[in-house]
Amino acid sequence: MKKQLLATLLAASSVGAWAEGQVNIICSVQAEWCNMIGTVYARTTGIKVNLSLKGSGEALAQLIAEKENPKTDIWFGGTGDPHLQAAEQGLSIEYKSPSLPQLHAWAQQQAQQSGFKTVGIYSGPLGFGYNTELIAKKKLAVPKSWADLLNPALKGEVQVANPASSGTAYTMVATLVQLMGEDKAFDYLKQLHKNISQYSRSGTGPIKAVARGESTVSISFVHDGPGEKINGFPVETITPSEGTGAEIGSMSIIKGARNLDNAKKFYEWALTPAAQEMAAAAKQFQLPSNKNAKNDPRIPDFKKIKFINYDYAKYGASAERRRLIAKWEKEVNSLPR
Ligand code: S7P
Repeated sequence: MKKQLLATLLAASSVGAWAEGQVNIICSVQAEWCNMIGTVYARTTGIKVNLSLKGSGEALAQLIAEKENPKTDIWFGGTGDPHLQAAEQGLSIEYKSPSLPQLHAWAQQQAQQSGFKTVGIYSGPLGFGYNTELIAKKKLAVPKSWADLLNPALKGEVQVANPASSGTAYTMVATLVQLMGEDKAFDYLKQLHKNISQYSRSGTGPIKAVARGESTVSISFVHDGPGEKINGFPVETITPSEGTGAEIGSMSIIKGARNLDNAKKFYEWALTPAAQEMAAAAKQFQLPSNKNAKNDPRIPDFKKIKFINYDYAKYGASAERRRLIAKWEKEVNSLPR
């Protein structure tokens, strides 16, 4: 992290009483943001921060594996569906922050429907990323709709993550089921399979592949595009004309946390406008959940996007998530390409 930027962020964050001890965080946003919050929080509070970086699907798998002997105090970020699943499985604890009224309705709703075992910290729409140079070189049309992604000319040109390991890809499956109905959505996914070059493990992999010129198109959260562009890569994003879903990036305190007080302190800090504005400083452009946080102009304009009415409670339920992923493995991933 650049020294001057770090100094500004340290000055901007409120310095509380000097505390001791540590907090173990699974961080499911991108590395730059994780490292920034870890550094700023540790330097402003004196609490040692141990960060473990994992995508949302992998984070949930780890929390299930360490349920009897938790090594994690708090899970920061990642798609909301696995956080709801963690709540349902008794992996996280109820905690009502006094800051809840400062949050957007969608973030409060995420808290309410989990019995206050998770909370929304950001939101972002699902869409497509594409490499502008490759698309021009290969004389391909920019895909503007889910239907466009089935164009045979895109065979081997599209990357998306595997829904079994990625919350982003699960959001895609759940979005399509809600948009088209389950039968049509699975027919669609089977057709799409022919155009997929690779199902990556993590949800952020495909847009990075697009940025590096290893894939022409990705199915990704569109807020991951501007950061690649700032880093000099020829990446643009678009949301599908038929409609799309959005994630409610979430945060949960883990049941059996060994550093519970520090987990709660971090939780409160992470809901403040100053902490949430650090996302944009780390080139991450999700919409912050605190209504008082300043919104960077590069955050996707939600008013211009056609959204489905995503049913977070239904698609965040363990049984539904497991059923759809198993069906995708059996009926889609097993097919030849
Ligand atoms: O920070 C980018 C982002 O897309 O990554 C998060 C998430 O960990 C992705 O997890 P998967 O690898 O399981 O898909 C998103 O919440 C976030 O917006």
